[in-house]
Amino acid sequence: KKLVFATNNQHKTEEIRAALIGQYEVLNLEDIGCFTDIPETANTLEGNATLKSNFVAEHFNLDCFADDSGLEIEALHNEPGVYSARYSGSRDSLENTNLVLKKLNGINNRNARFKTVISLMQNGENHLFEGVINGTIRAELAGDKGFGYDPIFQPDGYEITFAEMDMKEKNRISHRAIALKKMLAFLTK
Ligand code: ITT
Repeated sequence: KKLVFATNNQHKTEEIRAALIGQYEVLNLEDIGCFTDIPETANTLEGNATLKSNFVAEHFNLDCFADDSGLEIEALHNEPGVYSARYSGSRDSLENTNLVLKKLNGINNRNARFKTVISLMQNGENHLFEGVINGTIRAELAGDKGFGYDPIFQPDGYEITFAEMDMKEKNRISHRAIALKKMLAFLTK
């Protein structure tokens, strides 16, 4: 069985493929020949996930799903949130991560959460699935696995960051994995 995942983010594709191995073959935008930059102009994760899945459904006449994710930091009024990909103005992960560390410098409240919203377009209908994981923001980067803000996010109950976990371990607990499990339950019901 095949599923189209509307993303240009290779790290997301790898995580989703690893999580669905043996169940679904996952095609990304490149695989279906979509090289358009899909506009992400909404100001919510739900809105942007829907824009991405809708674009593929309309232009390629395919059922598909998309993931919009963000890091919400309590002391920063839930920033960067929906603006996570370009928080510093650039898509460079290190610049974005360093900006977060700078803004949290001297702040004791390190509480944060990662959130994923998946939009699944199936037969012209939009189905939304959410995954959240709570954690804290480290004072410094740690680990070189994963992507994005993984080196500064330590999930609750762990002494290591997402970037210090292998993909299998991250996929057991992550925001993305939680949202994906909900979508799978829906698809197999
Ligand atoms: P697509 O829209 O093409 O899927 P994107 O990278 O633009 O890819 P988002 O719009 O969802 O994805 O942006 C979310 C940003 O948040 C992403 O670029 C990362 O920097 C960060 N992010 C998302 N999920 C993450 C994760 O599991 N670990 C660390 N950072 C993550």
